[in-house]
Amino acid sequence: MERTLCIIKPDAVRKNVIGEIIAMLTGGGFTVLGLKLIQLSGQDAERFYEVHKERPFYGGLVEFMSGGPVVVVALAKENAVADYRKLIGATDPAEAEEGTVRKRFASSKGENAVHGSDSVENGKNEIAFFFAERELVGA
Ligand code: FUP
Repeated sequence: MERTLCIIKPDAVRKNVIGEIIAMLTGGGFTVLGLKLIQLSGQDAERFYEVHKERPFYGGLVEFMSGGPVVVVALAKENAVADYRKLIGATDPAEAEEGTVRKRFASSKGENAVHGSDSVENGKNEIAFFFAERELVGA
């Protein structure tokens, strides 16, 4: 089974749509291996988004992601990374397809409701960033 990481971002937690998003994930055939509500420190967010360090939006992204609680969800499914990205839709909600998580819940390209891993390798690494292996069930 392939793994991928979902983060329900602070904007979606604030909108009280944690349940709706998790229902979309399980309805889409994903198995939840691990789940927790946490608040990232600025340093956590800086480390998690380190690949974007040189991008102009990095500072705002770190501030946003550490500005309120998030829900991290470790997911498994065959073809998890690609199927999850299909389910969440494009980074910019204006470009996201109808029925996707971001079309339904994202406000903008920056405050876009959920994070998604962009490769199988990153899916594994991002889950390991938030979860010890013994915190994952059914794997
Ligand atoms: P995605 O993989 O769809 O989450 O998108 P990216 O990896 O391209 O971007 C990671 C995060 O950076 C996005 F979720 C939000 C933020 N971002 C911006 O704030 N502005 C941009 O122009 C691009 C990305």
